[in-house]
Amino acid sequence: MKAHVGVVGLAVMGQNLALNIARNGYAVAVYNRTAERTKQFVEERVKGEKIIPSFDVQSFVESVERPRKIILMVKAGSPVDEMIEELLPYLDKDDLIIDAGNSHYGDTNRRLEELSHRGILFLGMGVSGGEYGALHGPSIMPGGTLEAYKMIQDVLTKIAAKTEDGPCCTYVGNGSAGHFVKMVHNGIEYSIMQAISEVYDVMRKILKMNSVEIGEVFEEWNKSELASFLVEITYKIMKHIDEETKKPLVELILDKAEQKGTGKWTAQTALDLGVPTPSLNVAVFARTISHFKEQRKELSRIFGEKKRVHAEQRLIEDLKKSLHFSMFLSFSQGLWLIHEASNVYNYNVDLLEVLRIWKGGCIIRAKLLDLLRSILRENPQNVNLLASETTIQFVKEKLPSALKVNSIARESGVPTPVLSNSIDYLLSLTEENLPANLIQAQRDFFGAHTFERTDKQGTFHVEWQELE
Ligand code: NBP
Repeated sequence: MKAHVGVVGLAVMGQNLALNIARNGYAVAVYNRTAERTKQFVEERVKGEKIIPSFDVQSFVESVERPRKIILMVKAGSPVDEMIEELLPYLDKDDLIIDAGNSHYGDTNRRLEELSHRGILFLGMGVSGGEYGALHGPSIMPGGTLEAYKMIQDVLTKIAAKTEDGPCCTYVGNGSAGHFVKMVHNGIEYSIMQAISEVYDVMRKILKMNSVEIGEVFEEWNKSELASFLVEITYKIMKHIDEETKKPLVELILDKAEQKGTGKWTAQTALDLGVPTPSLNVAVFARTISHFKEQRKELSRIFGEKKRVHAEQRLIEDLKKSLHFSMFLSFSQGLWLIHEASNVYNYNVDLLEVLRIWKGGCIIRAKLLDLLRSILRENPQNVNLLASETTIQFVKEKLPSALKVNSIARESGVPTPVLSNSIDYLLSLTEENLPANLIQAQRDFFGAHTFERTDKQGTFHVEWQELE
């Protein structure tokens, strides 16, 4: 028996994806660089599923039916290139390699180009949902040629998460569109995680709530319009008691946030493409700042204790609205970035489809996505979702709370970078006159960079001071 599809890389994601595919009725060939991991996987986790292990690359490739469909689930970066090089001698024309890791979209473009010269089809595919999603149904974002997608479409749509709007998998677009969309998904994820953490910080430092009480609030919120995977895991985390100390475990975790790069790439790309994504960008910096633990400790001692202002418990309702506001604007920024990239790189991404496949399986799944879809459906050109009567109503209802939270947090010395940058993003974009006229004057003053005028056409330069 030959396998319908092959999976390379049997760390958490690869194992679970292989099992998911097999449980959906397909025979799966598996290979991992380190043989021990393959053996362990087969012994401990394979229970009657049609999984065919191999311990060398040639046998692995030969165990997959032609045209071959091989999914790579290895560490992003050079391991993907190394694995492709190892596979190539045994592959035939029109075989398909699918890179399902978190590869940078630039690498995906390069691989697409290189492999097309060698007659091999290639898809760059974002997979979201962590290890649970990989096993039970992730959100899947494949990009490349439609021809390549069609070869694996049946498998992908079967293993993807399902919602009332269909399987959470779609052909995202040309070239590196899949990995680009997955990267921005992660950028939005960083922003929402940070916004939730800021709300938690206000609750514990200003409202003096304990972790279990905070967990109860998040649990209630998860039954409302804020319902989302990230709010759900937050209440579960808050209520998790450490067996050893009997304290909420979250209180014992060191406040240094790690990152693997996709949030940073999103911020870098947004800067390169000139798309404003301030909430997404400061979420990356918040993680960076968290790393300076020793410095923060020392400076907090030097600067002394911050005076927290008193706030009533009803601030909780404002926090809820403030979080909802930031979540909305995080999506607004991310969608705008995808739209711009789609234009620049000819991805041809359908934003409505992206929002649909984010509804299930992935880390940023949220009830809010239905609202976003309805706004975009009204006007598909409204790529940052702001120019809509629904958005105006939403902002009217949430902005006063966001401002109140911002002000109390500021007065109390509690940093809220994402909550406050979301406000500035909205205020800036809804302001006709920004002080950029002064910036242009300054640039012209010291660098003769020229400026345009509001009262006549042309490009101007003025000698702002006499040169000696
Ligand atoms: P890791 O990202 O930790 O990668 C481990 C796998 O890569 C192992 O199978 C390892 O083989 C293999 N590998 C390495 Br490292 N170097 C290799 C090389 N030079 N040649 C061949 N194989 C090599 O695993 P993961 O956490 O399962 O993630 C897999 C991919 O999925 C990554 O790109 C990740 O960013 C992405 N992703 C992860 C998650 C998540 O929740 N973890 C979610 C979404 C996407 P070995 O056993 O021989 O060392």
